[in-house]
Amino acid sequence: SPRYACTASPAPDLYNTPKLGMESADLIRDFKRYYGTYLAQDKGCASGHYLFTALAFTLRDRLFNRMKHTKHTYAESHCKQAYYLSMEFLMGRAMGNAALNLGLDKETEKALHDLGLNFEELIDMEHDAGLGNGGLGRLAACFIDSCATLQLPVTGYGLRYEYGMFKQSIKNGFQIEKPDHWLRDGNPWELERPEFTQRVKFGGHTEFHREHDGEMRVYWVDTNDVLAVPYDMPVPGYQNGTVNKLRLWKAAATDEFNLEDFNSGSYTEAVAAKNEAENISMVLYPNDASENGKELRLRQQYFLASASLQDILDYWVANHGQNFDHFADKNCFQLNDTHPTVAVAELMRLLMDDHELSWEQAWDITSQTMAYTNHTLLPEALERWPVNMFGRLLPRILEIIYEINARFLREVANHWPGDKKKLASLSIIEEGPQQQVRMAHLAIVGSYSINGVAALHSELLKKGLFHDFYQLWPHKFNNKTNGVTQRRWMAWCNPALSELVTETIGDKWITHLSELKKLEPYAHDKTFQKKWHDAKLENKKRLADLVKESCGVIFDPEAMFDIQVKRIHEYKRQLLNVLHVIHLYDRIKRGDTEGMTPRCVLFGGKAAPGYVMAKQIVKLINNVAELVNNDPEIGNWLKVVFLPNYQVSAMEVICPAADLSEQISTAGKEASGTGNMKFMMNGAITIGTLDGANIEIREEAGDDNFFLFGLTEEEVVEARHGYNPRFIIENDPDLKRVVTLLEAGHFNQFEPGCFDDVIGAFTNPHDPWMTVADFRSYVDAQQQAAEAYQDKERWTAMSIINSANSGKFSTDRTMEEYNNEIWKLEKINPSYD
Ligand code: B1H
Repeated sequence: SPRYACTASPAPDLYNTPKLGMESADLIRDFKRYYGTYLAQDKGCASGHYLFTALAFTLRDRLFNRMKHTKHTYAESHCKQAYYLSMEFLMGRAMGNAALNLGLDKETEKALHDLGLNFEELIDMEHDAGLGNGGLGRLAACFIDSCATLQLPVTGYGLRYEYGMFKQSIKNGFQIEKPDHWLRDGNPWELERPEFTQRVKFGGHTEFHREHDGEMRVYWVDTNDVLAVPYDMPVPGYQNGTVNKLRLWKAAATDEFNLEDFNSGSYTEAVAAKNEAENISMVLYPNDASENGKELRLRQQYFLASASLQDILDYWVANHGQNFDHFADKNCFQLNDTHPTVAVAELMRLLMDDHELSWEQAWDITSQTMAYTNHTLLPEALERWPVNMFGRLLPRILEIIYEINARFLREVANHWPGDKKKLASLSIIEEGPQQQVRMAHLAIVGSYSINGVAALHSELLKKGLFHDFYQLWPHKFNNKTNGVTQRRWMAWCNPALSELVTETIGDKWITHLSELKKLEPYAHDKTFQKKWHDAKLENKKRLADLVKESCGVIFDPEAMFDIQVKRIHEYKRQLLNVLHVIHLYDRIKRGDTEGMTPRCVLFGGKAAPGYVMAKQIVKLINNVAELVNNDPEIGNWLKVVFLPNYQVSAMEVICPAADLSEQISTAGKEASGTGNMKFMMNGAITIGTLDGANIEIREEAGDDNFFLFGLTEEEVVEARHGYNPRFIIENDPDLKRVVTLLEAGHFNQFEPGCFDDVIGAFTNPHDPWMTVADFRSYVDAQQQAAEAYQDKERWTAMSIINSANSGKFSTDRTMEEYNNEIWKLEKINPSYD
């Protein structure tokens, strides 16, 4: 593997210490010790892998020391703590972020430089920790970054998947998935903590026994247990001494063999059963915003919930014995969507069966500590588990859910006497040919707070999906608009712009993003505009290099960079973007280039492996790109690429280079979006619908600095009835030509029929995404954007104004709101005196 190959020979001089400042000298001393002694490298040659690892260990020492200190400060202050339970933490790379947050980025770069090494090359050695699908997983990563920076005592709990999000390559235009064995070369950032191993039960049955004291006790027996081994990753705050913890569980088999198998001579079968246990944390399910329904997924969910809650209860008991009187004052759990929601029933079980609390005591604690965040309204993403499967896998948990439901339905009956329909629609158990457990209902009933992730989304939850629950408990519902961390998404990934911003308004924006507002007075300042434009150009060159390397297509940095990167999903309407690209192609071919701006259109994103339509959309983008890029008549007017394997580290190159940010979902479907915020922060201008957080982005940037198009959520609902895409196509000559090209097989001349399903989808009167309905206003908005781009000064001013008004979209703000309104934690400064 090139990773281990000699890349520098003779090796850089690691044996002489250059003259440097204190901090750098320490870094070099540690780096050399790890490299030469711990990793036993000699001077013959140097491989990137060992250099990377030595540097990671050097930084890691500093992180773990602060992490220990932070933990002790929390323990000594007896503060309330919050736990973020999530099936996904899309962390990406850790090295650059660690150096930045430790305040060692400049020192590290200099120290390495003096050793003849290049920091950026080492950074590029790191595999992304792709333990998430998209927005929901990346949000979790941004949240814990902000909590550490705000010095909030928050711990993340998740799974240590052996295989993260698959690696995507493109072959003949089709998406190919390859396993992502991100741990193959070791993970220097994690620390295994076998002493905190937990046991998680599956299967078996329950038995009820009356004890001597007359109390009934429940035993969950004959179970197949799986061990949960924790691995801790440091989560550093920004130059503040705080390092919080992300604890990820790995599944391991117990050493107990099934004695029957063992004695009947099936030794190998008994050992092979280990596999089943260890499979639990083997792979991330790659479905974004659509449910899986697989038994292994439910196992994963319970494994996370049970191991994490046992860990937290152990910590409580170590400090308070079996007295849970103040547990709810000192702990709370934020559920990242319904994925970890089985935690509601699991906490009940642990408190009653293991810690001998009564139902009432256990329920008071559970319902005062659980808080639920909803991330989607799409019906296909709402988790339901067949009661049969649930009962087989988690019999005790199902019993508890039935009891929670029985008590809840009594409350419903009191509120709406005689209303059978309400009982059926609110019940945690859905009736039908196959009974189902509705996880969202369990989450709502068990939580004291329920939030959506952008203003519109939270309103729609109250108005639609959870309307009846809102009638019952209006006080539980609230909004928490998403954000992103500006440390990674600006300070780290956009050094050119960051330096300009800091030399202009100081560096407070790194922890107080609203400071960016101070840039607004410079929006029309010629000198500042020039510097801003130069920074953008530098970033565009960097992206152009990446595009050339991975797609072999030349992007002209002067052209408009028009970018849509996100998971491939019909509701996100990559198709609408392709239709516009085909429209531009058609215009150029007809010689109608008046008022046109040269554009480089970039798509990126993964399709769930089982999502056939999404994969066909990938194929369509690639076929269109192929034709456009190789047509000499098109020349520099238009370039189109599908950048393979979009991931966190790719976005770090992409978002600083974007001019136009495509946020074009059907109104009412994208809960929030967070890519939209990364683009805005880095000075891209949004072309978007009134959906999710786009609405708030437009409010902050101002109507003049946003290209709005499309139906509103209410208009979408209205236009559904009598929607006739064929009629719209017939009456729009531009769209008509686009559809004719597609139907004639212009983009699939050697693959007849290849796009029939795609064409069928958007021309269907039942198309839920209403792509055709928004075509005309989208094309018009695109034309406005193209014209605005030709006025360099105007565009640069718009760019500055967008960035200057992005302060709201920091997760620092989001976390302050969660804390002030849901968690109510005290900030703790781990002082080092
Ligand atoms: C979001 C998901 C999601 N919403 C199921 N729902 C999954 C659902 O593996 N699964 O089963 C995985 C992910 N992801 C996204 O959350 C929304 O679509 C975005 O609009 C939002 O910005 C993001 C963060 O709130």
